[in-house]
Amino acid sequence: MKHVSWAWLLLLLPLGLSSSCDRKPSTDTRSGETDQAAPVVTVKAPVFSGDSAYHFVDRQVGFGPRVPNSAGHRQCGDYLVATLKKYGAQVTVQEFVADAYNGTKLQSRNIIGSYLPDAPKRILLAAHWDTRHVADKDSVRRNEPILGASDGASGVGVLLEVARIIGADSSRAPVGVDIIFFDAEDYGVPDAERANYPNDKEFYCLGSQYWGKNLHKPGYSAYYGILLDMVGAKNATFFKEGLSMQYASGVVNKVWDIAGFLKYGQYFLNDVSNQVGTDDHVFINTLAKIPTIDIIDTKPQTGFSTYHHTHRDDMSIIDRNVLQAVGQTVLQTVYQEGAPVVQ
Ligand code: AHN
Ligand code: ZN
Repeated sequence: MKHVSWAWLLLLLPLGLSSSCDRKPSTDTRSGETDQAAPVVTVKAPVFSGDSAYHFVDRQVGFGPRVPNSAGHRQCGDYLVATLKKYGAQVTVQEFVADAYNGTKLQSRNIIGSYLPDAPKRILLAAHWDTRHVADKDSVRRNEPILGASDGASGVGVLLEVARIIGADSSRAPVGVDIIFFDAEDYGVPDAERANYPNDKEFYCLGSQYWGKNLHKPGYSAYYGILLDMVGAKNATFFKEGLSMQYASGVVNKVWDIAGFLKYGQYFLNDVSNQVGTDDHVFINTLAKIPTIDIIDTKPQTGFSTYHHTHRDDMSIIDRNVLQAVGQTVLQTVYQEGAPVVQ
């Protein structure tokens, strides 16, 4: 079974919506381009389960905060390794010690699950699995670590569900998938201390920075990458993020077109947002040179959502429908990359 639905194709061709994607990101960032011939959706992907993804988020949050050097962090890391193995991935664990802004040595692990490790065409899917050590945007318990249900667990939960699905689908098309769970993303300088650190942004994303300089496989590359960050909260809004547009506008437009086709336009908005200050996709782009986008919940004017880096980021804000929208969009995108090229 090749998952190619020619009936769908014929139905879709007249729409003529598409965005091309190759290793050279397009410089044309207009949305709503309609002058290309290829259809948005060309194959039938399996159904993504928002309920199952929710369960994976809940399991992670059940370990408590996943701050490097804590018991919850160790236990959650072990759970992620075991779960990727259970779903048939070839797992590589990259252990490293990261230097935090305050001199703390962070015992860290990037966890990589690969499917079809020898397939030349590969898609990289990433999320960070650690959670923030402080709640610096809260008004209470600011020095305590957060649960990070959306900021941390949501992206990983979606990707564990992707792993479950593709691990069970022996007939899927031959595109390789590497799921990377980055560690030590969120140990950045607390807001109140930033004045003391001129280069404060460098202290976020320590796991992706390590990986970019020490690829888990020598010479590793991928066709493109998709980073998920804060993809679980109710009323999430995903704008076309500025740095993603700069590095990989073709990928952004492809993914947003697919989301729109799947009727997830209430979450995937067609406007370009300001760029996030930094995130793991920056280092995938600049160090590994893989065009990579960030699907990240942001709000116009205010930037991040109100739960960001507060104790409100717990299971009560997680919405299965948002996990579903992101997961189905990512799964459809991956399945299409394995499909035969349509002329
Ligand atoms: C900054 O906070 C500078 N960048 C966003 C990276 C991040 C933190 N994503 C989730 N938490
Ligand atoms: Zn964060």
